[in-house]
Amino acid sequence: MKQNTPPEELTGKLEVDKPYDEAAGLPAIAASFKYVLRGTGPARGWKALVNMNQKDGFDCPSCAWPDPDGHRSNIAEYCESGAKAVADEVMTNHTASPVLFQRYSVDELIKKPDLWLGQQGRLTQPMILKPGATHYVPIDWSDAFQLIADQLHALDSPDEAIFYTSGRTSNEAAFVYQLFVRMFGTNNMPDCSNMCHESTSVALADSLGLGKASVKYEDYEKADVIMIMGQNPGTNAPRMLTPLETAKRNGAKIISVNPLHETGLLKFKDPQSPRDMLFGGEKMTDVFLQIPINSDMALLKAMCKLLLEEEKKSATAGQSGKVLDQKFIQQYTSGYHEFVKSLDQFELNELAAQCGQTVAQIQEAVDLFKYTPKLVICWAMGLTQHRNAVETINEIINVLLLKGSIGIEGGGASPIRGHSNVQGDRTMGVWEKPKPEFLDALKRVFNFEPPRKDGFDTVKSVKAMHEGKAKVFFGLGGNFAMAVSDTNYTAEALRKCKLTVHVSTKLNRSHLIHGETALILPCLGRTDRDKQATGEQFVSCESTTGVVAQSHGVVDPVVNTLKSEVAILCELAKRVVSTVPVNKDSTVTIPGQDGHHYINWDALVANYDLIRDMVEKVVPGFNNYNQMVRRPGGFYIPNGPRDRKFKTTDGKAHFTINTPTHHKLETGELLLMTIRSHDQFNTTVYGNNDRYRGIHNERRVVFMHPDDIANLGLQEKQVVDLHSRYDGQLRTAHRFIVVSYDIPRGCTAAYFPETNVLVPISSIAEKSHTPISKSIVITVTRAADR
Ligand SMILES: Nc1nc2c(c(=O)[nH]1)N[C@H]1C(S)=C(S)[C@@H](COP(=O)(O)OP(=O)(O)OC[C@H]3O[C@@H](n4cnc5c(=O)[nH]c(N)nc54)[C@H](O)[C@@H]3O)O[C@H]1N2
Ligand SMILES: Nc1nc2c(c(=O)[nH]1)N[C@H]1C(S)=C(S)[C@@H](COP(=O)(O)OP(=O)(O)OC[C@H]3O[C@@H](n4cnc5c(=O)[nH]c(N)nc54)[C@H](O)[C@@H]3O)O[C@H]1N2
Ligand SMILES: [Mo]
Repeated sequence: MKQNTPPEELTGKLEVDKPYDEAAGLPAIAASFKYVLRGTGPARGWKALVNMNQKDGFDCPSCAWPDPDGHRSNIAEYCESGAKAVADEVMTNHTASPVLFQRYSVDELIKKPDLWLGQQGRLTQPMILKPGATHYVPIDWSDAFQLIADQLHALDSPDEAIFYTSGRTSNEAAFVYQLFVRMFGTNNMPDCSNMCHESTSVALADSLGLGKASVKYEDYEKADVIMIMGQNPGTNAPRMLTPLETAKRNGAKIISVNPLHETGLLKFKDPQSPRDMLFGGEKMTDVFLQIPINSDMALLKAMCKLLLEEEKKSATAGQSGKVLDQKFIQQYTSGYHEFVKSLDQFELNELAAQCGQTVAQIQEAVDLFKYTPKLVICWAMGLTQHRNAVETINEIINVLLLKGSIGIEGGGASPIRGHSNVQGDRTMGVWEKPKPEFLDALKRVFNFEPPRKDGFDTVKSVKAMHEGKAKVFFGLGGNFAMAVSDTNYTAEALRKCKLTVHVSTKLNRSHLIHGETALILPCLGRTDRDKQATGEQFVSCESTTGVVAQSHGVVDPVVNTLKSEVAILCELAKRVVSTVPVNKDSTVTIPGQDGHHYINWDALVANYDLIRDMVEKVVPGFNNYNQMVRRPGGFYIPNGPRDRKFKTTDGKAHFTINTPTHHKLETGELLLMTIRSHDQFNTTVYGNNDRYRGIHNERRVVFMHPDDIANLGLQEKQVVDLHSRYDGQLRTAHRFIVVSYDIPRGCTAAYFPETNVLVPISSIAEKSHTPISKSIVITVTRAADR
């Protein structure tokens, strides 16, 4: 088998010290400085940094956390994670130019670690790997577009092509992309959501009628209780710590539910607050429930049972409705009685035991919110990447419905999205299962017949490529080969393609795991100025709370050969769908000699306002898009649940009945969660440290409980192999160093993407098809000496 994964060598320099008990503060500023100065000219790096999340600046590419309502932050918000992402993008001291590709063959590049690949800097030229060739060589932009168009036209059916999106793509690019792909004739538009918050979107659409957060930014500051489940904000959404700190100062209590004592959940020192820097920061968590992996549903059920008991007590005292919002339940929900009845099947003690808590510990958490509806529940990957993820998230909604916490100030459901525009991409129609209303709107505005059949999600795409049903893979951003589960299977699938194309800012492993022909198309990033025929353009993004705001690049692109994503997609569309007629007034059109009208794709590239005009006609909630997006701070798009309007089958919010599932582990088996270190953005590795967890100079570590280490006859710092056995197949991730850690017995953690080799392609969440990246059954054995 060809090499697919990063080399399995250890650095030999691992140092382990005590995990931090405090997030941010001076070390975070120091770390940000280091990154910005390392990779960029100082002036260029600072220019980018001070313009991040500013009114005339760009939307931070690092996460989907919103700006405070109504304005963008007055001074650049220091967030180490954002600083690293920006430095990574604007770095100039290296470029991955044709010289690099001339120097190294693909076989040589694939032997380099991911950290090294990223350090080569920005891609500069379109590159092609021809059939049988050993090296990528430069290709003209127009030849590259023609080659893709020819290959797409040669397919037997449009469904043989797959068009992937990663969540950094702007609204403007996303809209043009899905329009082009649907005019071409397929809904094969998998995106990173499929591996991320798909379980959230499915659960919320089912229970509340909209797959998005019901909270606004201000709700965090107004909440009485915030429960943070399966999320590591100190590393992955550091700007969230600011409103959490404000909430705490306003008297809010925080409950953390996590197998790990993550640093950001312990204490936060805001580097922008002189008070914090002088006197120490805010203690974050009031009640910490350190539960075993994937036992959240049992905990939530136990909470529901306790709430019902409390309500009974209040009712006996003549205060019915003090705990449960009976009016809300009656007026706005359905399924309440069935839900209450279903809880009888479960023993409180058993539920508590399943989630590794005493009833008293759960009661302590419930006591914090039993008399207030101002409860916000946040969650991220710790909840979405399990077999029963959708059901678990529905159980969160059960708690919020009992309390009447939906559609009130200071309360609600708050999934914390990952990529900075992953939510916006879906709003723009990047989806393999578009709603009929969306397709009807496309048809109404443009008058072409969009495909109606569901397309492939990420896992189905991999299988289709493997089975030869899909032959062209086009990736708009991202690193498909490393992000998707079952690395070797996914790699085989990509290698079977006729053509793989990546629109990218930086070199990554997906460029090296290629089809018969492969193309790399280098594009502008979020920080880059985007100059087109009518002048400088901006794009827009949607945050996790549904605010759409503009994003302007601020630095000159590292070379002038890069194209914007919009330009790349329009150039391609021009060559692929130029024969599809549209309504004359749908957008700027060109009359054909046949009397029909065709989209003037060049005009769209010249002026992105024209793209926003199309969006306005198709996507509800974008009226006056061009004016609204120019308002400082942007605008909220409509959100039914926030107004207690539920677009479900019966117009009510749904209580759902979900059954907790156990992981029955055999002797020697452990559950593995694949998580992010403090020094990575998904598959982009910035360094080998995970400072908050006390890990230095090594990524190939596995966190284990000291008793599990002893029971398995292992020792701390021993080198081990990790194995998973699913569908009769043994998968192994070689050479990880055992680190003794405060983690529940039977649970382990290690970093993704190195551990994606262990996640079987067919093990997915039941209703959302998200790979089960947080609950893989593994065994651990001593590694053979090398
Ligand atoms: N710096 C940085 N920022 C990022 C990213 C990045 O890689 N780096 N990635 C972005 C993206 S795309 C995303 S989706 C988000 C991801 O943000 P997170 O969801 O915070 O990312 P993970 O590292 O996967 O962390 C999962 C957390 O859930 C916990 N957990 C795991 N399993 C369970 C469980 O069964 N129950 C509970 N209660 N907890 C569990 C883990 O201990 C960990 O704290 O971050 C975004 N922001
Ligand atoms: N085992 C395991 N697997 C997981 C996860 C996990 O927790 N565990 N998490 C999953 C999650 S939550 C996600 S979101 C996916 C992430 O999956 P992806 O979104 O596919 O991966 P990223 O690592 O974010 O993509 C990084 C690449 O995007 C390109 N890029 C960066 N900025 C831009 C830009 O502005 N434009 C373009 N065109 N390209 C750009 C760069 O070339 C860079 O190498 O991974 C998933 N996979
Ligand atoms: Mo994500």
